[in-house]
Amino acid sequence: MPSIHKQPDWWISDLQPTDEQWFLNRRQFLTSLGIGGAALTAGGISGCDRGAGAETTPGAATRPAPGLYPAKRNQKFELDRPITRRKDVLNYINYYEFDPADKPRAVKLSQKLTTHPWTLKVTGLVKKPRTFDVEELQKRFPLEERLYRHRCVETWAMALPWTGFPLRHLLNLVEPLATAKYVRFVSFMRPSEAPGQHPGSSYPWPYHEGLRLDEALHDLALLATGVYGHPLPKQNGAPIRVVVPWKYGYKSIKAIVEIELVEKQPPTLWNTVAPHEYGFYSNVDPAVPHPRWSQAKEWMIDGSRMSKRATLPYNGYGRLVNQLYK
Ligand SMILES: Nc1nc2c(c(=O)[nH]1)N[C@H]1C(S)=C(S)[C@@H](COP(=O)(O)O)O[C@H]1N2
Ligand SMILES: [Mo]
Repeated sequence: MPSIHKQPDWWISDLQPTDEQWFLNRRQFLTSLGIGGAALTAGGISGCDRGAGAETTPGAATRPAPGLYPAKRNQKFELDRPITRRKDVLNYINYYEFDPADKPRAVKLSQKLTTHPWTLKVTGLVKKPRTFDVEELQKRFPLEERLYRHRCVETWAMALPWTGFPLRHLLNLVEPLATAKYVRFVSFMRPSEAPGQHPGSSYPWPYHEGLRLDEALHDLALLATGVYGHPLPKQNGAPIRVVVPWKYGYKSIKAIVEIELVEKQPPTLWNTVAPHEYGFYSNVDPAVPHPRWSQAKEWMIDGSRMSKRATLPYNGYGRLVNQLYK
């Protein structure tokens, strides 16, 4: 979320290895031999990209219980476009706590965030408030892999395989009270590790976001703990983040430490900083331009190329989420 919007510069680093391309090539190869996609993908994308070893993947941040990754793919969520290369997803990021403008620098600095141990407090208008250890959460709820589109308000877009579990599983466990109408999410506050949170910063840290309770209970709303069949790299929000793919990317808050159920619509960081530019709902909508640029088109992050596509209402998830906004 940009205070200054520049054309993407397609910076690609050699910092991270890519196994995604290799996976796709291997699939094409196997398909040509008549070995079907279903059998191949049943174990998740990384059933095929284990070559370098999960433990040595740069950016891998948590210590998952053995056997959790890769998770089985939920075939319900299909893409209309290729999966973005893993290398691009690990490098083309937004993480304002580390650097608000320089993406490579944010990737680098985010490696300093201590993500183990990590607790997530679920509190507010619930019958059973609780603090969870994030490792424990990953064992409590079955993890699944889902292919989702991702659309940043800056107009870049990706398609990626998240690993996680539906947010509603956690919300149901703590039993929301009838008075709960919204969900507030809060990210970490650690200026000693995150230089963007320095005392003079103009942002109201910690990063905070919100959803209406029925949005948060929707099947598409995911708590992600992994991507590309491995635990989340730090730059992508380790150890646990929200993913709401029908909304602009800033709603998908990274590295959360608290979820609070509340009665009134909670303030959000971007809505506080620039209310005329970033609303609470922020559903992807090609017909509503950002005050400083059009949202009609988007750019798929695609290695050294970029492919321009029409933006889809609700980022292509209209059929699934329409009924939330009747
Ligand atoms: N805590 C936190 N969460 C955040 C952000 C951030 O700066 N800090 N950036 C948001 C924005 S603008 C986007 S587009 C997505 C990017 O997620 P990715 O870097 O994993 O692709 O994270 C969102 N979540
Ligand atoms: Mo974004």
